[in-house]
Amino acid sequence: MDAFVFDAYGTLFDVHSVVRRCDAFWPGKGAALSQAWRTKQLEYTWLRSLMGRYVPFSQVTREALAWSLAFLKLEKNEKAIDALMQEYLRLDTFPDVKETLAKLKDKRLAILSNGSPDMLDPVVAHADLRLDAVLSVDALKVYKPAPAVYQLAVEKLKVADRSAITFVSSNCWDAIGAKSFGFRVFWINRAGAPLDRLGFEPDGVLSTLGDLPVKE
Ligand code: LAC
Repeated sequence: MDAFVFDAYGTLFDVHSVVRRCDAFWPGKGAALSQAWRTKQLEYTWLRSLMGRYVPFSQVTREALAWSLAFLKLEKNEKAIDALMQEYLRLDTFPDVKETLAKLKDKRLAILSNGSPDMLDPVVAHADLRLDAVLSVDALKVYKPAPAVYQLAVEKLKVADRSAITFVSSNCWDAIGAKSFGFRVFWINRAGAPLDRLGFEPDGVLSTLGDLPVKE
């Protein structure tokens, strides 16, 4: 049976739901901190993959937060860092997630994420999402968009070939990485961002998960 495979952070879970908590620790700085944190978190995944120096996403995320505090000249406070790392285990799901997964109930549904199991398992449980598989790059020790990561989904979901997977991500670079690998891909472009110029285009660009085609 065909499968729908979702990216986690930014696609199902709103990483910027940490803004409230950031603001509580550093008033007025929540949005800037959350933005710097997410940007640096992604950069570290790409850099560590190129360096051949994988560490789990939980460590990448903590180190990206420490960098972002230094960048914004905010006091480094271990208690606040611990509290914000806890926030990642209960991120908000986007409002269109539950309904979309319910509409796709006849398909096999999975997550394929950079998240390490110590982060993914709690956030999936907290959101009470019913999925057939939660796949982490941690099994391979390299981050997206390495082709080996998308191949992991083909193997774990035991589909006939890569074209049997529809991949859904709101991260444009991830959508393009998946398209380059050979999946059918939808980019959820909630923010109306321009397409990254990386030589491939997704099969569809949607403004919400609710627009995913379900009857195919
Ligand atoms: C993930 C990152 C890319 O969930 O958001 O894999």
